[in-house]
Order: sequence, then structure tokens, then C-alpha cells
Amino acid sequence: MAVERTLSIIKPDATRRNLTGKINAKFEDGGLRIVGQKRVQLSKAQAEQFYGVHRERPFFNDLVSFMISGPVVLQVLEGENAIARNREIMGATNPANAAEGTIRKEFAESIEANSVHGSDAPETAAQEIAFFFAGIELVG
Ligand code: YYY
Ligand code: MG
Repeated sequence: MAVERTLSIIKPDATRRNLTGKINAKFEDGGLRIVGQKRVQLSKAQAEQFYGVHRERPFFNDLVSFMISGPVVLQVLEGENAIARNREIMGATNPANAAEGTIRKEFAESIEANSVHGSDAPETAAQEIAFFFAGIELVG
């Protein structure tokens, strides 16, 4: 295992319910360090580009609308095996399938409003971090 960084997004359903602190506690208790964080309102163009891999999927337009429906918290999480560790802490995409104790099991409202995003592989983590953060904003 190696120390990795991964991109996390606390989504609008969670910021609306003021859950940033509770979600961050899950990351920290799970062994990840928040090495960069900022609360922003995404533009439509940013959300479309960020989720570009899903452009042809039937849920794409609704997903983009949801992601710009309120503020998000962009974060970089660091730790041993951080990409996979974060996916464990998040739980399954569909909260109906998420394990006990995961963020999505506890907080997600639906498969769309599922509270958090996490990168899925080293290449996407590097791309997604660079999309939102400058190096100077990340302090380990
Ligand atoms: O990586 P993860 O967020 O767990 O799921 P993806 O398969 O990458 O899908 C991205 C995003 O799209 C998901 O978090 C919610 C939304 N979505 C949806 O609204 N409906 C689906 N059937 C699948 C995904
Ligand atoms: Mg994904």
C-alpha cells in the first residue's frame, strides 16, 4: 500500500442538510486526512465536464442539474490506499445497497442525491484533483 490522494465532493443534498462536519468525521475516523477543502457553487459547464464520462447515460442531465442545485464542498483526502479506503467509507452508489456505517447508508437520500463523490482509480483521482485544485491549495 502507498499513501494516495483522492478527490471527494460533498454533494448539494448534504450541504443543504448541514452534514459537512458529520461526513468529515467519517473520513477522519476512517484514517483519511483532509489536505484541501473549499465550498463552491459549480457552474453547469464545470459539472458537465466533471461528469463527462457519463454524458451518454440516461441520468446525465438530472445528475448535472442536481450537482448545481446548491453548494458543494470539494476536498482532497490523503492516506494509505486513500482511493479504495474512501470508496469503502462512502458505501455503494445506491444507498439501498450501501453497508451499515457508510456515509451513503446513513445520509444519502437516493441513488442521485447520494451525498458524496469519490474518485474511482489513480488516474481519475489525479485528473479530478487537478480539475479543481492548484498544488498550493493542498497541504499534507
Ligand atoms: O462513483 P459513484 O458516484 O459511486 O457512481 P457512478 O456510477 O460513477 O455514477 C456517478 C453518479 O451518477 C452517482 O453518484 C449518482 C449518479 N447516478 C444516477 O443518478 N443514477 C444511476 N443509475 C447511476 C448513477
Ligand atoms: Mg464514479
